[in-house]
Amino acid sequence: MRTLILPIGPPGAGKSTLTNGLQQFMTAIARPCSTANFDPANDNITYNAAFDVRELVNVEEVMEREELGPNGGVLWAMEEVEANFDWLEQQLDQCEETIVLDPPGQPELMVHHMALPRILQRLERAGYRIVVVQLLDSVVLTRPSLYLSSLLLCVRGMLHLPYPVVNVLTKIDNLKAVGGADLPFNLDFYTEVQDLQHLLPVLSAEQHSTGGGGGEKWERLNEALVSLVEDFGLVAFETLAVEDRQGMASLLKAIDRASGYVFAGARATDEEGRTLDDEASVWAQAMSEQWAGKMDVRDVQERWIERKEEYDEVERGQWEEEARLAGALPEQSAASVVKKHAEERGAEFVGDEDEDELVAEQRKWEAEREKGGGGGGTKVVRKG
Ligand SMILES: Nc1nc2c(ncn2[C@@H]2O[C@H](COP(=O)(O)OP(=O)(O)OP(=O)(O)O)[C@@H](O)[C@H]2O)c(=O)[nH]1
Ligand SMILES: [Mg+2]
Repeated sequence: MRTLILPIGPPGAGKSTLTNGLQQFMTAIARPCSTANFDPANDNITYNAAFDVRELVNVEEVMEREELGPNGGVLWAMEEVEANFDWLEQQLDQCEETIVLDPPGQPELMVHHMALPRILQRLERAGYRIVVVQLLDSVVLTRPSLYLSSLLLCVRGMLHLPYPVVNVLTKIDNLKAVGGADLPFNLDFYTEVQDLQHLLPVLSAEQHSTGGGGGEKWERLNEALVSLVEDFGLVAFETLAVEDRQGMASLLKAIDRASGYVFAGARATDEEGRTLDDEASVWAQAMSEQWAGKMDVRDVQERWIERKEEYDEVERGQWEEEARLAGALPEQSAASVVKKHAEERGAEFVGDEDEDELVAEQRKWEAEREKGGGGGGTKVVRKG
């Protein structure tokens, strides 16, 4: 059975970048994978596309012929794809077992236009296992109202495309630069979406300060929206910095788990060692404690917000070491690079100059944690 991964999300959320990142990552782990451009307006394909929807329909031609604007042109083009479903099936037939389709960013496609849901329905009937990866730029965390409206957008997307979904906050590496260090809550508050009532006071404060609402009616509306999202418990987020290998591995695991790919092929056994049937096998493995699925969001907070500069420096050292090993830099140990950077900053270098710098850093943070001074996740959702 083939798996179809469909990243969706507003323009600029990172769909094409993720498509490229997934291709690179799967190629690196020798997993057969195809990527394809499904955006009739995309004229800058950075990945190695197995096929390009513009071979069938090109948005510029549609706009000229049908006298439509760019949005109308894309919607029209998707209907053209639906009308030529056989063409799409033939293209997909030639792809590998895992396929990433890079679609356009027009929100209409994910909210009310029916061409994409109908295409996916037909693909599902044809035997494709579909998983939707719903992307949101993590900048939405920096304004409570933007975060709340993004949650509603996620719910809307899930209703329109009723397939297993993985919601993802993208560009997490950029969050600190756009105000991520001053958020009123830790990252797990935003990713787990479980204590949304805490958002109400900051939402209200924002609305008062911008003059965009306020008053009893608004507060009641906010409460109703927050309850709607929270009570159904449908939304939670993974995080992603596309260049971070660990984050990419964690996301691919989440996608595999949602699609069922991770369970296909392998068969669990019962206590006597008898092979379980498919359904029981899937269930047994889903419940298996050995299945390591997710990167801890507290580590993400530490990596990308609280200790971003330190980690960046360690990574730089690591890359230099890799380059050195590849013969690109003069002989120099990686740890000595880290030591040099630490000295330049007037910071203490903890570790052995010959020791791997990641091990040294790990040792340092573990020591701090034991002393109770480590960064990372606090249990309290509200800071300060
Ligand atoms: N820092 C950072 N930038 C990213 C990341 N992912 C995407 N970007 C940048 O975000 C911008 C938009 O990314 P795209 O992948 O083109 O977004 P898209 O969703 O395909 O956009 P449309 O096709 O226009 O709908 C590009 O400049 C990317 O380099 C990330 O993880 N980190
Ligand atoms: Mg794109």
